[in-house]
Amino acid sequence: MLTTSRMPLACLTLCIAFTACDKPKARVGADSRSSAGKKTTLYISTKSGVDMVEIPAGEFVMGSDIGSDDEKPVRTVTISAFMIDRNEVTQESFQSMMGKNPAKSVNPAQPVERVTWTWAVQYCNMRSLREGLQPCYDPKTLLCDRTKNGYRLPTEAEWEYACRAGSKSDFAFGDDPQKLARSAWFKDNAENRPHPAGQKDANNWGLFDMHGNVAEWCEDYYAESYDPAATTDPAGPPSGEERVLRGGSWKSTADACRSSARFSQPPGLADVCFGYDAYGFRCVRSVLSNVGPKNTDSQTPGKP
Ligand SMILES: [Ca+2]
Repeated sequence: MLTTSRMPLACLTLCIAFTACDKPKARVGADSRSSAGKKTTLYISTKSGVDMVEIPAGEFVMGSDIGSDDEKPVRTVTISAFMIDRNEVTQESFQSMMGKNPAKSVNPAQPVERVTWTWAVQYCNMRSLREGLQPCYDPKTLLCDRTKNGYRLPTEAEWEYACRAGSKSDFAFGDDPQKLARSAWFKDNAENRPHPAGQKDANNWGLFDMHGNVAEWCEDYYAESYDPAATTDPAGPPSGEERVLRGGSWKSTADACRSSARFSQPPGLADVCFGYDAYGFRCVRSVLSNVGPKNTDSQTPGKP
């Protein structure tokens, strides 16, 4: 059991000041804890102070032939470029946007938990409004408009693409679950509680805690199979009873933390007894070419 917490990210930081005052500052960091050993990632610091990484467009193999039935059929999926939070949304950030902190394990640096899907998308809208961006979610129907330039939850496909970070293995670092403790807080090492975001190894695209810590709400309704499912920017079925959660949590076995492992819960009535205090989220933004100056920062070139 690994119980040693590591020090916060120690990275070479180079600040780049953009010429336009409404553009964000970006930090280029050499992340010594990346599973790639030495990895340079461009982090984009948003107006809200949340670091994001731009994920390049590309293709990946989604699902797993050796996983559960709902991880099949495996198929090649094409994803457009997007930006994603480096970390799970923290309690500090949630409190600042929503004026409340629903977490059971209170610590501003830890990911917010006991969050319903509905609260997560309301946070997305609030963060968009605070930054002068277009909210993606209709406030009444909560339908998501991905042509807006604001924040939203990742689609399940975007989440898995970002989690894999170019890998084809069970985990972003390989297939060996014995190595998971370097990258994740999960059942074997979490001591029955969540931990501050960003303490473990980042994946090859600079993202922390994609495996474990808190499971992360995705945009999609859950379906028991990927057949039939779109192969270009899939966004799940048009309706359903439950929303997808990904990545496993501090309560999960290693198997449930795999890149392709899936879970789901009703969006507003999470199961308090089973996993509610292990549900969190992170945000994404579409990288759009037709939305004008408000999206300028998302055009910042990234090299995840
Ligand atoms: Ca997570």
